[in-house]
Amino acid sequence: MADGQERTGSGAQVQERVKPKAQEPTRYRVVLLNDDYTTMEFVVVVLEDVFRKSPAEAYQIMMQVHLQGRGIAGVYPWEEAETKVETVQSLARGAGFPLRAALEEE
Ligand code: TYC
Repeated sequence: MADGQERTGSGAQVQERVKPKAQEPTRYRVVLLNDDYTTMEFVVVVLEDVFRKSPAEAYQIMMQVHLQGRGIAGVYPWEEAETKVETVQSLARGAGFPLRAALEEE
């Protein structure tokens, strides 16, 4: 039944759910931070390639970071989120830009 209970044909309640629902694993926001030196083009490419955003979405997120100081690039389980941050930082360093990404628990 929809409420997790079962009933006999007579309508008497015979069983209730005893096992609690499994806890959702904690997820983490990867937040991109604004700076004055990273080019808009580079940030859009990072959003497309690392965070699998469409060109339109990537542009929108980049502009949000540019205008408001920060924006959410994506939400992931811990290991994936941490890898994304490291990838962003290594791509940025390799290109000579100070772009930074941070992690926040949801
Ligand atoms: N503010 C940068 C510029 O004017 C662009 C930028 C956008 C930088 C987003 C970082 O996360 C960022 N070139």
